[in-house]
Amino acid sequence: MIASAIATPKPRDQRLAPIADKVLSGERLSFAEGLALYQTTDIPTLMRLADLVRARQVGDKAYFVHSLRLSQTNICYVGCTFCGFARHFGEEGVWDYDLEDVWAFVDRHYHPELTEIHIASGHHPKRGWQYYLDLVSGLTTRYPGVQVKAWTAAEIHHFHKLTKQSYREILSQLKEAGLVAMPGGGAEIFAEPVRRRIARNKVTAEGWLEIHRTAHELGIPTNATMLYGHVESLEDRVDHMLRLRALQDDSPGFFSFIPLAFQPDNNPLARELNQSEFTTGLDDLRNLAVARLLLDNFPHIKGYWVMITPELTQVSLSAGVSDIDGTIKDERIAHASGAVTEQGLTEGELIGLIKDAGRTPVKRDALYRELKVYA
Ligand code: V47
Repeated sequence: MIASAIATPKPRDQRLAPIADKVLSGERLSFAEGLALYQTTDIPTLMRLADLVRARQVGDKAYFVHSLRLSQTNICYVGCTFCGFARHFGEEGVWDYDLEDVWAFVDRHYHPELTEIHIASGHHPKRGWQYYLDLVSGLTTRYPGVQVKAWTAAEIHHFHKLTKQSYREILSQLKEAGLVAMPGGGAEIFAEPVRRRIARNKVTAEGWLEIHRTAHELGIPTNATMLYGHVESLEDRVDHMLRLRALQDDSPGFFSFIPLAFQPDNNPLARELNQSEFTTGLDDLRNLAVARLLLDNFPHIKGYWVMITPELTQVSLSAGVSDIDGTIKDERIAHASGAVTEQGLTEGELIGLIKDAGRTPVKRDALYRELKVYA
């Protein structure tokens, strides 16, 4: 009682008082409560509540991974309007790695501490299925100790169309080849009118969720993202999170939720909206804090420093965030749309950022196993 009285923030926004009570007693929040959290201007209370839940779940630990981002091609014919990364054959700025190019790329960036290779690329219309299997098995055998986290549900859907095999067959073969986890991209916004407007040719919301359900059933853990800061409403954001929460209840397997702040450069959506401004710092923090409170069954909320800057990521460690992704080294998707951050950070920078925030850095692997605690 005393502990909870000390811990209880006195909300300036009275609408938050019953929500704070529910959070403190560990009760699940509703759609309307999620919306109220988005609408409040009482940011200190929102952050404090998210921070309490974060502390309850992970204590003082904040996680990062020594990772490499591999984008083996930017050829993509899906035509998402928010994307500045995709190119067609013959366009300026195209790249398309054969397997030998991939090995050369990884050799160039290899470090003995490297733990995770996260593959993020496009829907290539010509590459055959065997290429992807060889890519995963080649990375796994050439770099022992390195885990491959690859392809978003959007690409799994592309492989399904390419091979006419079921999601289960595709994922089983990738697992057999060495895949250990899947990233959370391609989720964008599930609400149909917005999805139709920004990602018309991509996997549907139902398809995205089914692929992640299947991965979880096969023992492949995954992440989930949400692209915000464009034409979606606050209701769409809450709806998105609640669909993820329901899937995690039904078929657990999500490690982490990552809100992706819209990067407004070199893409048709930014031009259509006449938008050149990045999301505001408060909106970025709000998404992370609301996610921590609504997604009560997700172990981690990730602050993605590439899109919200390392500085704000550090602040987000007090707004519900327990994971700050990793070293990355060669991020290309956000940077193609104007990200102003570095393409990678060093381990030392990530550790310093966490320590300065008063948290204990923990180096993890792709499965969130703890490799080193920097107490
Ligand atoms: O699927 C594309 C998004 C995703 C833009 O699982 C954009 O650990 C903002 O999935 N503005 C790729 N976002 C990145 C991704 C990811 C990132 C970090 C961690 C994890 C993880 C996954 O980036 C795409 C798309 O949803 N995206 N263009 C843009 N202009």
